[in-house]
Amino acid sequence: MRYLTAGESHGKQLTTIVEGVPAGMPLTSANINASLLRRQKGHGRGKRMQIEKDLVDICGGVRHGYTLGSPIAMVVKNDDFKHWEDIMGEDPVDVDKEIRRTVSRPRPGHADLNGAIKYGHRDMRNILERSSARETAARVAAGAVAKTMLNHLGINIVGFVHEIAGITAQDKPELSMEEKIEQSEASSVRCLDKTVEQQMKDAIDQAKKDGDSIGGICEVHVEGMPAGIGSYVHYDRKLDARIAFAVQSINAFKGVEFGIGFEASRRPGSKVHDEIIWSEEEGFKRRTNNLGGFEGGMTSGMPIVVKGVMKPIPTLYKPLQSVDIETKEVFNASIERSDSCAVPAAAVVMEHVVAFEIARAILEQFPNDQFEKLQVAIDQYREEVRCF
Ligand code: EPS
Repeated sequence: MRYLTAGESHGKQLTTIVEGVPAGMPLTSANINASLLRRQKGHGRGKRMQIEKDLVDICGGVRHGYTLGSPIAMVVKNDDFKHWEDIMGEDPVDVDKEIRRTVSRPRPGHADLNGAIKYGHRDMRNILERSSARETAARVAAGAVAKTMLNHLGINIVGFVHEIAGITAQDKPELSMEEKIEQSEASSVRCLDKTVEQQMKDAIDQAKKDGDSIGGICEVHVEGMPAGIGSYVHYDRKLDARIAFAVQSINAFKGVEFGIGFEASRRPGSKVHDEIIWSEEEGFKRRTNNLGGFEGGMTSGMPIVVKGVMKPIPTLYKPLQSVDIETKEVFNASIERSDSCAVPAAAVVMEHVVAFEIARAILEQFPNDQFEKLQVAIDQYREEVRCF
């Protein structure tokens, strides 16, 4: 299974094509829209989210509520396009129009300058339109297809906020998957620890007042994965590595860790590795889950626990120094609008990119043309694992 996305932030639409989904899987627009709606929420979002109402139009690959096995094409319209038709239209325009909204001033921390150098663009709108995190709506659409598949296979996933601007949520190991889903959904900062929720909101409001932006740490948990998914034999089939790649590829993400993550470097091996236990009913398990559900590039059967670090959004009201690419004059970057914090939304994006990688690994390991055969094969494998 693979996917591609296309579309610019203020262009007509975002397009996603997902290929390799088994035939006969129940899938409706409602599955996708629920995810798209969640991505739009969160304290700290800017004015753009008041303009957009992300809804999917499934244009291929689904009939009467079931996947066909053919590529699934999905479109999300940009409602803001009506304000940008002249600037973002695909047809040639006269010179007067062409220079409108030309961007020659790169924002520090954004893709503007490097992208302009790479493609030889003198108008950096040609970069920022595609490098914008608007594209994550298209990725969530792809991930929602994967998540629907996982849910039908008894694999559940949740994304939430672990930290915003240094304010850290307490871990909540006592919560069930259902409770994590419910409680993160009820929180405007998508956080499970109510005691820090207000502090996080205050930090976001303060950043907004200061014309600044703040980042944080998102966390994703996956339950119901049998052991042995992924591979230890080649680098590019290690599932934790693929998840790390996918998380790192989200706009503004700068790092990934599994389980106790970087803390493992500070502990002796005896305090890191999870002891193996066995019971007749459940088969093999681990006493702890410091390694976050992975050993040797494969799932261990324990919950997958992965964190991703998001830097503060680089589009700032507060000026940072930059240099105009035409005049070479130093200026202080200024902008029209931005999100002061998108960490709650990024947690939803992370949940969906992780879902995609997990679904992809499953489809590589089991029969992948017919969904019912996949379900049977997974059930049988689970039983084999339990009796191993
Ligand atoms: C973004 C800038 C803002 C965000 C946008 C990502 O958009 P605009 O330039 O239109 O104000 O709102 O995020 C989304 C549109 C979205 O759907 O998440 C950026 O530069 O990355």
